[in-house]
Amino acid sequence: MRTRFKDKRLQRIKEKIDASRRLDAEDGRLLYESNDIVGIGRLADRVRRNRHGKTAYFVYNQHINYTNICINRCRFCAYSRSLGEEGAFVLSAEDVRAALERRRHEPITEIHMVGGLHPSLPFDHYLELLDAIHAIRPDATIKAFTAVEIDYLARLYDHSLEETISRLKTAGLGLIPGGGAEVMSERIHQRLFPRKIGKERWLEVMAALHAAGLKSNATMLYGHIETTEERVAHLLELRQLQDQTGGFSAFIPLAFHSENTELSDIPATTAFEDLKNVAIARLILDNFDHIKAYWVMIGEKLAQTALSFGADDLDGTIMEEKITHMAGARSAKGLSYTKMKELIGAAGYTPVERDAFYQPLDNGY
Ligand code: V47
Ligand code: SF4
Repeated sequence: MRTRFKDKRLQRIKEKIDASRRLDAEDGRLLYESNDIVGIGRLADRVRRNRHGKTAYFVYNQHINYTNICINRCRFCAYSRSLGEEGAFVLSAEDVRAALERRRHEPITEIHMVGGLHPSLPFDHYLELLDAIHAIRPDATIKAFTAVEIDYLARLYDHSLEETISRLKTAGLGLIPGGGAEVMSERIHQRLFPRKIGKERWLEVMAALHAAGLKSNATMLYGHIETTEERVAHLLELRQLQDQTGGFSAFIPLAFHSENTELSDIPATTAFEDLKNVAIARLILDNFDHIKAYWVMIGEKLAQTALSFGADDLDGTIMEEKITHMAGARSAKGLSYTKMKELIGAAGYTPVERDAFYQPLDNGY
């Protein structure tokens, strides 16, 4: 049966997708400007079903934030503090060990650890953090340090990127989270995160990580001052690097939360925008296997709905999320294994617990 769209322009996009032709910047702009959310969702769902059928993934994970001290102080960040400021913290390897011990009875398979750019922690501190995790959770994958942190460690300790990556990998680093590129636009870089690395370096670090055999994720922070064109350009940059390296695993659209930031006058994103960002990512990023609906940022109900708009993954159980909650997120700080399965099942999908590399698990839990 011929699909009828409320926005007739989507028919042209459907024909391109059916003919396995790639969407371009103009298609991306049209999708973002269209308000036919059901039509966009149907397109994304077709692509999603072809790749993943009725499967929807989740992971049993734990978040660790090893410090909130950060020299960058991005304008959209509610989490960071300066050295000596009230509320600033640094976790020692012993603290990390204790945090992991507290959840030792749970079958956690991925540890997600990121932090700010601390001015003076010795390089060994980072290795000790990895060691501590490995000692308590030898079978878990350590997903840690964004491209921003890895660039920083290389520069601060005057090691090459390759050497820095190799030392972290030897110490147990298994996968790289997607943060740090924000929106790859020099205009936004200058206005919102001028001290953080820009597009070229972020892509260079990602390419080096992929060359070293490490997989990574990618993200886009949306819902602040970015334009439609800037969103589309960001997605096309990611698609281009993925064509070259094949090293990206999942893409995660991150909905901006403005509370307690310098941009607190910016309203929260709408459900409409959140779903569109998931669906359009699925359509443009034709070489990414996984699109994650990050329930922490869009709420569990919308993340569940996003499974019908192109997402195939809900991230994980998490339990102690800080970065978004400090910026006003009202979602839970964690979800139980049972709740994860219920959310997915009630949406008509088959819940599949995965490891950090999307290998299905059957741990009988
Ligand atoms: O890079 C910072 C974002 C990112 C805010 O790879 C904010 O599996 C919203 O990258 N409102 C870090 N977002 C988080 C991240 C991530 C999260 C979950 C899974 C994965 C993965 C990666 O958080 C930062 C920045 O883009 N961020 N402040 C804020 N106020
Ligand atoms: Fe630092 Fe990351 Fe926050 Fe920017 S977003 S201030 S780099 S912790």
